[in-house]
Amino acid sequence: MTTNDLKSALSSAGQAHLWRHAESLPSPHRDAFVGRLLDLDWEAIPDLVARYVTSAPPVATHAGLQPAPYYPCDPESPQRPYDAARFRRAGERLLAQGKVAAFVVAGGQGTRLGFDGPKGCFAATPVTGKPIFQVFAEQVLAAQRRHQRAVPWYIMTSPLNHDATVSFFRRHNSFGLSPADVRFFQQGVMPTFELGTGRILLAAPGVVATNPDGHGGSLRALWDSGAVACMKSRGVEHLSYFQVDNPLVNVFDPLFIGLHAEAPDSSAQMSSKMIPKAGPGEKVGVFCRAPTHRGPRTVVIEYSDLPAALARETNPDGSLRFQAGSIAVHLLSVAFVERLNTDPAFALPYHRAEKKTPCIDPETGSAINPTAPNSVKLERFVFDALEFCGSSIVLETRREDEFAPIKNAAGVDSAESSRALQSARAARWLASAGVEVPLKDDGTPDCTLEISPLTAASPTDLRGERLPTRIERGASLAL
Ligand code: UD2
Repeated sequence: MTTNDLKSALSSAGQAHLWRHAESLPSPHRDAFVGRLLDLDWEAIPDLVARYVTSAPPVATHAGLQPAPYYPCDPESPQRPYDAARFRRAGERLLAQGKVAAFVVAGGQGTRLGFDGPKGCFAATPVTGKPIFQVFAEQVLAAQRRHQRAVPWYIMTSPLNHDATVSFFRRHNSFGLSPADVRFFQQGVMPTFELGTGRILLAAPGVVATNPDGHGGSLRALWDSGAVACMKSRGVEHLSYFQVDNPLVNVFDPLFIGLHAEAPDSSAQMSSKMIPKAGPGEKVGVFCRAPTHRGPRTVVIEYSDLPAALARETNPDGSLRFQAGSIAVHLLSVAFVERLNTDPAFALPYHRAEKKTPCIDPETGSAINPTAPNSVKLERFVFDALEFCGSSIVLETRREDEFAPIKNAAGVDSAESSRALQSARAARWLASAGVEVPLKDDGTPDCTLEISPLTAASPTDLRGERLPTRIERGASLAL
């Protein structure tokens, strides 16, 4: 597109203010700004604005929605018995062959936590205050030691936090990992639109306001960055996908990996973990079986999109009918990611969120600090790729073992609640290894405990460790 084409493209896309703004800039800044505008997809933007910004897409009716089937935690449950030992062995085999890599999405803005920096740098553990990234790094290191081979870890950042993330790893010597095994890449961004008008906002003179394009942008970024090519050259076949906010995530779970790869009803393309929801209002997406134009599919309906009446429906035993809450843990095959990027039929939908975005007035240049939402951000969600799988399995896991997210500054899903859950899990693991752990009346540990993934990735790893016979009330102990 030439500069002249750009002028008319902006005008017909309802974005003429950007051209006027360009003309008001001194020439070197103008050229740079015009260059950045030329990078935007002016064929797609008018349609996106019409579909998602100036009007909200119609609310889905969710007719015919059913709860998704899942493999229960207990393999002997009459609900769906399965040979857990066989699938665990299959998962161990794939891990030992170096076919599984770790993949964390860490490009989000983390605004709710109010922490000034990438969320992975946040001090998360209850005794030593290790940053979340270190907890994951220790899981990768433990897997390397266990399987006696390099295990790569892919980390998706965004332009908001890429440099800060990379320099954090550099300052900490990649937490003992070889830099060759830690690969960073950035996700894409979307322009941020003005609420109501759909005009693209300006963050500063000559700077378009943008936002990361959602964790669904990871699927494109894995491809565009060359990460998929890197995985193929290293023999990696599956990615263990997780979010940066959950220090209890079990990155290398042999049972989950084995079910994903070999369960008869799995296409081994994309699989998921779930926990029973704590209540109808818990802010997690729900796994459902939905009729789609590709046929019936396992999908995630985000909590904000699940009609309240459905969220409250119960089974005869009182449990929630739509209870399979997503903890945003998936396995993705590298072949599936490749197909999504090479098949023209692949396009994840966008989701709109109304947000407060500081910006400048494009005509006067004066700063605007909104007190109410003034913008629409468009994001893609990774779980929308489930619809593109032929079939997909869901494995139930125990909340108390694998889910302690840090999202909010206080209260539910905060650093404080996460540390308590981490300590409680360590207490259970130690008690199962025969250590006497003091408990309060409510059953929570009367001490603060932390177990490094390098010490134990599961309770069985504690066998053979030198452990205290008992822990004093009020003690703090890191193993
Ligand atoms: C997510 C899920 C929710 C549930 C919950 C479990 C969505 C929309 N909702 O809620 O259903 O599973 O997690 O904890 O996913 N991220 C990026 N780039 C982006 C945006 C986000 O890397 O552009 C990362 C972010 O760094 C974090 C993760 O994605 O690791 C989750 O993002 P979130 O905070 O937007 O999702 P949340 O907590 O609302």
